[in-house]
Amino acid sequence: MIPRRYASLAGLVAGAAAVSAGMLLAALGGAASPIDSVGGEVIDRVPPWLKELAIQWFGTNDKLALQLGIVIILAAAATAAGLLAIGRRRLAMAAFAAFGLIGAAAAVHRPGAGWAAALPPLSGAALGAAVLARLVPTASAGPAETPGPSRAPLGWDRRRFLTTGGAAAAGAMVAGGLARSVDGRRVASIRQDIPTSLPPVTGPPVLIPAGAEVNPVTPFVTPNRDFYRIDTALSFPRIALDRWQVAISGLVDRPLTLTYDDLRRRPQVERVITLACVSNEVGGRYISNAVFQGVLLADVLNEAGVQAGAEQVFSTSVDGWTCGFPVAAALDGRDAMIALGMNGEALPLEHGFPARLVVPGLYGYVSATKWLKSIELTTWDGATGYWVPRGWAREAPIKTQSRIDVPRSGQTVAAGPARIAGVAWAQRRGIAEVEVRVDDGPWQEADLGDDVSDDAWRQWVIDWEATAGRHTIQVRATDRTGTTQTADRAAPAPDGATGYHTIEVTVA
Ligand SMILES: Nc1nc2c(c(=O)[nH]1)N[C@H]1C(S)=C(S)[C@@H](COP(=O)(O)O)O[C@H]1N2
Ligand SMILES: [Mo]
Repeated sequence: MIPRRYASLAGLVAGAAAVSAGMLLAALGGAASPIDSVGGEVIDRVPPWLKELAIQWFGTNDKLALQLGIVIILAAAATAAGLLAIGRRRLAMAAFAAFGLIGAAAAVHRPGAGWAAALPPLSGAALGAAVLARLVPTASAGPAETPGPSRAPLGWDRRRFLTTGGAAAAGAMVAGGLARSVDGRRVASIRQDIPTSLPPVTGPPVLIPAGAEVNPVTPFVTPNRDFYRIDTALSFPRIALDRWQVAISGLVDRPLTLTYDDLRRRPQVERVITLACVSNEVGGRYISNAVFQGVLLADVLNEAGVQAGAEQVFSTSVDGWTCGFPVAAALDGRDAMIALGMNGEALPLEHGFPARLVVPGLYGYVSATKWLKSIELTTWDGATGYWVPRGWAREAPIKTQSRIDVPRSGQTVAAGPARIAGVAWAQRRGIAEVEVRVDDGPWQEADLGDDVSDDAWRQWVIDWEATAGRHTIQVRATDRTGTTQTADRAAPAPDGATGYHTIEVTVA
């Protein structure tokens, strides 16, 4: 009989063979890897509190944590199947079949996938089961009844196990590596289609005065590589630029489709817009500011002719993510756009190449569709955005907020003259005033950086004579409607966190 530790190793090797074969077949067929399909289904189904917890624990590494979690579960299950294979072989095979079916169901259910998507996980599972069957012989197999000269346990040949198992493990590694490189080449070829320049801007270019940046640690314009990234995509969507287009349909008089070239040929505007995630905690980093270039959404919608009954601009991404915002937000004169560029470059793949929506004043989850595929004019009852049934508000204008960047909470500051600095934002309304309070002192007005746009954040700074001891520092902003942000603490769900950003520092 095979020793238990070898049986569990056999399970692990068989599991690795199953997963890597599934990955390779999927990659060759241009489909998402089975792990990402299952991960995608998990993301779509986790209860909101668990998603919040994952973001709190892992931040923007939450996806890596999910992929690792799936691999750990699979490894544990495969090890258990290896042990089961000793006495309860059918059960072990059934375990492989079950995981194959889970993978197949997930793959078929992914947006845009067909029945063929079931093949890679099912074939992988079948291969894994076959490997396990070979590595763990049935109790009656082999010379079990005739004791031989070998010191190997009866019915089991250690040398044969090591050669077969080693070959299977090596095969799994090669297949896994190949799968990764095939998918890497897929992504590289999308990136190769990203143009190196943008069409010239038709209107006035954005000029950012040096005086906009008074915060020593936060650039006024966030470089693309530092721009926060939030999405549900475990791998980049399959963009084929030559076939890619945006369809504008629904309650319009003249439905349109626009190719990438069509969009680049239309009049281009450039605007500074601060994008914020509704999941941003008070004081959090899920907010960034960029110069976006693109086509005004209102121009496109007016060409299509929005009908009177339309209430919602509902958009869908290439990877099947959706969101919707009021028609008014596209047509009330704000600079909602189909963006093609960001900070002078074509949109990076991470931020939605070939095109995305950017709507000033609305949280990203209701407005900022990346990898845009279609825009449908509909009613509120006609369609529901991805996050709405998951406990987030249907409409979500960005709340007036402010953040302290210097000093950092918990930092030790030298006694004497110091500076406190940060950012404040109230997209669509603009920032009128920022005040800072140390301990129980009076609220003091901070100096504001130059005003660039109501739709962008504003930097602020204030001098502080730091005295020895521990201090609490708070900030609050007032927007141009005269409303001061509320002190009431609220969690991000359902429509954005509130409360004053409060930090503690030690002055020595
Ligand atoms: N296709 C797609 N677009 C998406 C999302 C997504 O999950 N998928 N997330 C939205 C959310 S919640 C936010 S906050 C913004 C973030 O945009 P960024 O990653 O470019 O900062 O994108 C929005 N657009
Ligand atoms: Mo978000």
